[in-house]
Amino acid sequence: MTITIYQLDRSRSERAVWLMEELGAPYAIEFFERLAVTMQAEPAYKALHPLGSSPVLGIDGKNIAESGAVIEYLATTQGGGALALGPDSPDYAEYLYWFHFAESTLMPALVSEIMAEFTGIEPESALRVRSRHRIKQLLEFTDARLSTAPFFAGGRFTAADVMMTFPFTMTRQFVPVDVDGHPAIAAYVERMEARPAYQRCRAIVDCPAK
Ligand SMILES: N[C@@H](CCC(=O)N[C@@H](CS)C(=O)NCC(=O)O)C(=O)O
Repeated sequence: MTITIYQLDRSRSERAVWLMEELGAPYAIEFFERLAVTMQAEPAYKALHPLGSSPVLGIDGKNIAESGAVIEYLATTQGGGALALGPDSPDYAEYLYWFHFAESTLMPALVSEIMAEFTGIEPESALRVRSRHRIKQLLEFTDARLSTAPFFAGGRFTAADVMMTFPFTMTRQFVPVDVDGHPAIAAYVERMEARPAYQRCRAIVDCPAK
């Protein structure tokens, strides 16, 4: 099976790189830029999938998109499934919950703030005040989870951590995310960033030899 990660600069596709580095599984990678000002993906990236957003994963020449699908696909088919939990695990429900919370609840809340900022909506508009209140609630909830377990699924690192770290790392470049005001999240992000595979991922995606 040939896996190709189509890596859009500063985007969710870096999760796929990190996961494959954690698994030590082989993959090819191609790099793409964002356009200046709009930050949209360059046209060559848009051509990879009808929706044109990152991530896009090539599987033997067939492309799939959507972070959850991409990461679940890789977690279950690569590296012997070492970072995926199944129904036989006592942590399965927590694994599923946090795996999906990342893109179904947390990222949409953060992205709505990013979009409001980019489109010039007043910071004190009712929409943005409400949005910041929602983000605060989500961060407190996440911090509480990380106060009870070292990883999102429980006692060990899983693909749920790959899903959940991105909102606290890359997203911070676009919108203030109050990581420091949430000590359990701050300590967790530090632990994730210290992982050798995460650092290899950063070296690959931040300084690509294009
Ligand atoms: N829920 C989707 C969101 C995809 C998404 O919005 N990706 C952003 C990058 S992180 C993107 O491609 N932006 C550039 C563009 O749309 O041109 C997923 O997780 O795959």
